[in-house]
Amino acid sequence: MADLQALADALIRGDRDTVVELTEQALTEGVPPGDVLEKGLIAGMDVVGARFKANEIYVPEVLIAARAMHAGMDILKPRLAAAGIEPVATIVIGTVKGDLHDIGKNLVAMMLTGGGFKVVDLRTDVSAEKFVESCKAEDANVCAMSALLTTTMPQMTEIVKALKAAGIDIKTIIGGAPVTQSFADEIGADGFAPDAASAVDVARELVGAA
Ligand code: B1M
Repeated sequence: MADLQALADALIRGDRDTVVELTEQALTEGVPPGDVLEKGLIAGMDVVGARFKANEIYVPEVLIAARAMHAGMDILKPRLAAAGIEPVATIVIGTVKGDLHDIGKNLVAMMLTGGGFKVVDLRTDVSAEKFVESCKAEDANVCAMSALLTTTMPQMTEIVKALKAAGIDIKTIIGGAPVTQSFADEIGADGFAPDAASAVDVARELVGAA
């Protein structure tokens, strides 16, 4: 029977093969993809983050765990996406300039895809100019930005300003570990979400699809 704690434990160990095997097994047994994500992969990554912070593990272990997480996410992605029929709206997402953290952003992108949005992922280290250019080209409804470093949060201010200056009719959502609702209010972002699941709710509210 599917054991999501064993999946989380395998991710913590960075055991990619077992993560793949247990993710596939859980889906085959009918465990909802959202549960596999939240109770397996995200639960494991939370422990990795806490141990890294406490200096119990170091960058190489974190990278190996991140690789295992990506392997599990590759399997989950189409299953989450399968829930959507017509795209609710188009969202351009990326991690802001100077910032290479992409695990949380990828989770948000996956959950949004699973929530029925068309997601255009600009990946990491994305400049304000690139956000503006892509939002225009995709005729996007929402621009979603992720930052994990306090030093890259000011990039979000620049992107919100640049989108306004370009006269694009678009909503903005920000998130990432150091980001708060009060920072969103301060920079004039339309929405803030503390986690991947609530990013979907916020995006739906912003495009009137709640
Ligand atoms: Co980095 N790192 N890191 N790191 N790293 C943190 C963020 C840090 C808190 C660790 C620490 O010191 N305790 C710290 C930041 C301190 C700060 O500024 N406040 C830090 C640092 C300092 C650095 C470097 C500067 C280290 C160095 O080189 N000296 C460096 C910076 C590189 C760069 O970006 N230019 C660096 C590098 C790295 C690795 C490459 C080793 C690796 C990244 C691998 C990758 O992403 N591909 C890494 C990792 C893995 C971490 C930690 C351990 C884990 C981050 C993570 O993936 N968490 C992190 C410590 C921690 O968080 N405890 C740390 C799991 C992920 C699921 O959570 O990304 O928060 P998170 O996403 C959540 C929510 O925040 C939210 O939803 C997600 C899921 O629910 N969310 C959104 C995220 N984006 C959203 C957008 C939304 C809405 C919600 O709307 C659009």
